[in-house]
Amino acid sequence: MQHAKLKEFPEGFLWGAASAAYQVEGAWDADGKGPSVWDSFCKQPGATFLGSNGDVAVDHYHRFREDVALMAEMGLKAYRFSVSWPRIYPTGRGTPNEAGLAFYETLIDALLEHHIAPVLTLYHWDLPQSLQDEYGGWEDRRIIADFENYCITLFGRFAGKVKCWVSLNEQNYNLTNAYQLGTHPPAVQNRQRFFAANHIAFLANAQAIAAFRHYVPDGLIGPSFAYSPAYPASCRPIDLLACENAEEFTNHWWLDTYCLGRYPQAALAHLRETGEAPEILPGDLDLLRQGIPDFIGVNYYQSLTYADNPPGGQTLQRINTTGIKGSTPASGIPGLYQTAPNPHLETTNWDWNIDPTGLRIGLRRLASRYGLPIMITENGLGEYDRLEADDRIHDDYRIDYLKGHLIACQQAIGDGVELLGYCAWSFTDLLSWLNGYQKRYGFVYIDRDEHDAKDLRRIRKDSFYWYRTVIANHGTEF
Ligand code: BGP
Repeated sequence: MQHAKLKEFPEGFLWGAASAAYQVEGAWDADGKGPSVWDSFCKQPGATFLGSNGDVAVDHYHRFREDVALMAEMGLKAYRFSVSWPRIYPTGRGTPNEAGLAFYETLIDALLEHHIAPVLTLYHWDLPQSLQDEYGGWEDRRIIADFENYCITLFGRFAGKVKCWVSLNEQNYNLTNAYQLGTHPPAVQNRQRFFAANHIAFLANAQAIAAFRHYVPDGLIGPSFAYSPAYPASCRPIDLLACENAEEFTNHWWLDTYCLGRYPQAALAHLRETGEAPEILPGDLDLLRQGIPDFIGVNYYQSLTYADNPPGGQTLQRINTTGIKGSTPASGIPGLYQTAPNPHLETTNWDWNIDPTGLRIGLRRLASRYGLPIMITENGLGEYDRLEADDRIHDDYRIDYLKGHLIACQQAIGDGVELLGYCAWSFTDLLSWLNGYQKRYGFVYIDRDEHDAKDLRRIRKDSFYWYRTVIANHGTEF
């Protein structure tokens, strides 16, 4: 579809940038905060890149005013951040920690003062360690009530100030790493436990959204989903079938459940055959239907290409955490699909495909299938950056990446997609969960590395100035 003229970005479009608590805040045990599963996991030898952790991160907890001032200078219209559950409830439930609530309230007020809309993520992976210890976190239905209670505390406190909320961030990516690959806490490799925990997370997500309707009736809420649209490696029917399998198991499994309140049929039938299907109790499907979101949050980094994978074939593999280009092996589920290289796409140093058209394709697929508005809750380029002697960072590769993806958004808007906003990942550089501080995403460089927190100085990259201009002209020029 060619558009003779691109449509303008809608009025009120949220030009934003994003972060997550564990990746920026630091202050891991300050002011009554309890430990999260990431505080513990990162301390285990070999768990993360060079043992990097978020103890200090980029010290946003103490420097948020400086960061918000930079956002205001940039003209940002929205800032997506997450609340750390153990900062609010140090042991997961009980009496809320007023110091934790006050921190977020001050941050939100500072944003509002600069007319930056807060986009609040309720959960970006930092589960209170106590709940993991007490009942196994997402593997026990008790988490549904505990998560709801935590969310209601935030709804009650911030309903008047925050309109836009994200429920669970990348349940798909986080739990796949946590229960299939063994690369996020609690580092399990068991598909049955994966599907069971994932089902409970769906119920918790739905319960939180059902409560939201009551506490924040004029707000908008949706999960953010790590979305990689699937392509077939060839037009061989078995590759197309593999691609359909991948769509079903890596995308529809989550999106159908969030947006339609039911699991996709072929995948569920397959898991019933293999004995891996989650236990669906009476009332579960009703609850899922009460949790239909207002919008779909899309975290888009790349498309993925799939080929046939016979029984006994390729199994899942850890993702590239080295930054050595070309070192990522194929990954798959025997009998269903395996990833294949896409010779038409460039890749990053971490072997992520660079594919703006994939974003347009994905947005169209979602809009047609679910009929919901969409917000890009993450999109960005993780790369090595070089701080020059004159304190400049010439990240033209990042500008190219973002430009391409914003044009794809505009094309998708022309295709009829209702797009609420675009939050680039990320505002400042931050801790990459498994890749330390060398894989940078920010508009603002942070002077630190894995070995040394240095002075944590904030330095504007070239992309900072570029995005400022894009926002100022409302995307009429890139
Ligand atoms: C998403 C997460 C973010 C962020 C981003 C980049 O999966 O929601 O928290 O980390 O990916 O990933 P990475 O840091 O692995 O490059």
